[in-house]
Amino acid sequence: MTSRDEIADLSNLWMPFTANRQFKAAPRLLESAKGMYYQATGGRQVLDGAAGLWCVNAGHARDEIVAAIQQSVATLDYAPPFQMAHPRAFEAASKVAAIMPTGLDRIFFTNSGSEAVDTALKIALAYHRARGQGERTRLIGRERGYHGVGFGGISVGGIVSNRKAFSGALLPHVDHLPHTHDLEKNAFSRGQPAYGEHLADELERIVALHDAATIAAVIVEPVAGSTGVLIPPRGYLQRLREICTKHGILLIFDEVITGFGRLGRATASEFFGVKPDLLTMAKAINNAAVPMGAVAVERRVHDTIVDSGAPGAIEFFHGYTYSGHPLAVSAACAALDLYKREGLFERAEALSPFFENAAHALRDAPYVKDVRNCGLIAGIELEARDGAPGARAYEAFVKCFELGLLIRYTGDTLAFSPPLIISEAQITQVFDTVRQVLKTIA
Ligand code: PXG
Ligand code: PLP
Repeated sequence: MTSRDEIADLSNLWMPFTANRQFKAAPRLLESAKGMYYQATGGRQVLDGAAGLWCVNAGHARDEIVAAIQQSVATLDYAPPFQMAHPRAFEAASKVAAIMPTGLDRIFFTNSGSEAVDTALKIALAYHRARGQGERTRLIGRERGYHGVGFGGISVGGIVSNRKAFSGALLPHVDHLPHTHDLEKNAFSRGQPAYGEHLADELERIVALHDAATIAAVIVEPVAGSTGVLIPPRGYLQRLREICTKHGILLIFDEVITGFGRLGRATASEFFGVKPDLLTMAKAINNAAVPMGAVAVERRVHDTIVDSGAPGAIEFFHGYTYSGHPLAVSAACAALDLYKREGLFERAEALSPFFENAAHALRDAPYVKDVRNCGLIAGIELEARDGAPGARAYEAFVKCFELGLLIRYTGDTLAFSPPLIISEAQITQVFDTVRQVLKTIA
């Protein structure tokens, strides 16, 4: 733990998604990182069981990515993306398109997952309008969904705390599917739970209520991460796809966490064998070295918008000053090359059974009421302390950090998503540390 005196002043920085007063009373600071490890202040090694925040899939400070960024900033620090371009942005788009589901090969760049989500929602609306169905404005999300923090994202999102203060200003015409979390039926499932396919049929109920002709898109995380690791029931995503297709509704997969090898494939779409019409990504797209996100768009959707107006007209009134920023896309090119050269997606797939066994070995540890997993993602849900939801998981998170392990927690679920370069010995270390911590907390 760093003492407050060692840091100049903590007061100016308003920290995101952080209990600011609690944190500043006992800060946790990371000073450097390499491979599987952070160094915390004082030189303490911390094993990264979270890939930073689900994003550093190739491990930290990889030489190839560092060099690409250094060269990029020295060559072309910035180029305007509106009515101008630079070669690397096209190269990065081609490299991303090459590993997307077939047909989703039109790539729009953003700076974050939140921006990717809002961009995808706007593309969905623009698409329907361009094909003469401008009354399709309704967006369907899901309870417990996390789609970033833009107004679009929190409107379709289903995390109550992220919506509450802003409830008067959310997008209109939004509805939500029920979430799929059911511990009575599915506790301690390995991989996809058996129960819950029928929950996709709730979309039929929503369609019947509002009429398909008013609905633009459905957005879901194939595996929900931020809300506490919810794995889709078997058959569920397939059912959603069928219902969307039947009613002409676009299906958006938010793959900000699941993209780039997290499930042992380039995308969750590939892993589950279900193809969305749009796919949002961020985080590991460039190993998180520079802020970046993207939307992969089905060619038909892109063409409908881009071919709709006069040839000299801007087709889509949307974009960011930093869309396709040279540093971000250079890092993306290097990261995507690295994933391929080192076979990291395949490595994640090969490690998944060992990871699953290591996680599920904790089913008899104190307070554990569920273990769930998919690819290199695991969630361990703890019994909440009476009257203090989240407090036990927070304490476990802090104790793990003190013992040299970074994990993530939300609510009372501990979340695990290590870099894909993790070794079996390190996986063992992750879950042994958690077991040890659970024995020592109240
Ligand atoms: N969609 C999904 C599915 C995400 O997981 C975002 C959108 C937003 O991305 P940006 O880059 O705008 O943060 C995310 C981000 C957590 C946690 O608690 C997860 C995320 C962000 C913050 C916290 O595990 N994922
Ligand atoms: N606010 C103002 C006043 C701006 O001029 C701009 C961009 O030019 C923005 C917001 C949006 O910034 P960005 O393109 O980085 O999202």
